[in-house]
Amino acid sequence: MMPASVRPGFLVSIEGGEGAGKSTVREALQHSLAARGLEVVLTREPGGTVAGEAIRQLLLDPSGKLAAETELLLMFAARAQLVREVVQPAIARGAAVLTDRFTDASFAYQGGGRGISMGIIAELERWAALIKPDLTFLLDVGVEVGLSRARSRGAELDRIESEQLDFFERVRATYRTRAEAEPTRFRVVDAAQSPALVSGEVVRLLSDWLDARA
Ligand code: Z5A
Repeated sequence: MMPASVRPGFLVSIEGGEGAGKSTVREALQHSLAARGLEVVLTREPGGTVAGEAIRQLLLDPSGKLAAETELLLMFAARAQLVREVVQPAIARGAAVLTDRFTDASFAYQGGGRGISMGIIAELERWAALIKPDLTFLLDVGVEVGLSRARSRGAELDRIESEQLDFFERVRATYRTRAEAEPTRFRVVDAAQSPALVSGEVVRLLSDWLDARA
């Protein structure tokens, strides 16, 4: 993996369970980075490239059937393409890349949720993802609150959203454990607060991080 100290640009990821409010936060962060005069590259996972968006369809299709191993490998197939096609070139030219989810989601959903070995995921991270985010916002909210927000949108549930409560509890617990293990990279934000408070806190934390980096 390329050490963070030699990268001209940087990678910021937004993580959280269902209905944590990633979309609202993404917009606030995007404005805040652009206001600093940075080139901002927005992306999402799985997706962000032509191949990645096709893989996303396959992954989220509510009528699809995928083994846990297939699901994990497809997440990393999309990520391998995204890193090589979008993330690495953007970072090399000094851009700020803002991604809606990255490898922490594989640890949380496929590791915590599905029970796949964390060691296998870590090995895929080294080989296929090549890069860790420089900064990760974990929007943490109770599973039932997040699910009711996500489900109140009225859209059809995708394949992963249709999982049971205990699956999402394991996802949340894994995210929190990872954040505790890497306090320098993670910023955990209480996403049960109002959207304005969550956005305000995230923007302040980003600003502190950028000031420290400068
Ligand atoms: N996945 C995986 O398994 N492994 C991986 O490696 C990766 C992903 C990368 C697609 O992700 C799925 O892929 C996802 C994880 C899995 N699985 N699921 N399920 P996605 O990010 O595209 O989809 P999502 O997580 O389902 O997004 P989401 O439910 O839309 O979450 P969100 O973006 O955080 O929520 P939102 O759209 O910002 O807000 C949801 C609703 O809540 C909306 O009506 C808001 O107005 C409302 N909201 C937001 N914030 C608040 C606050 N603070 N208070 C009250 N209401 C709020």
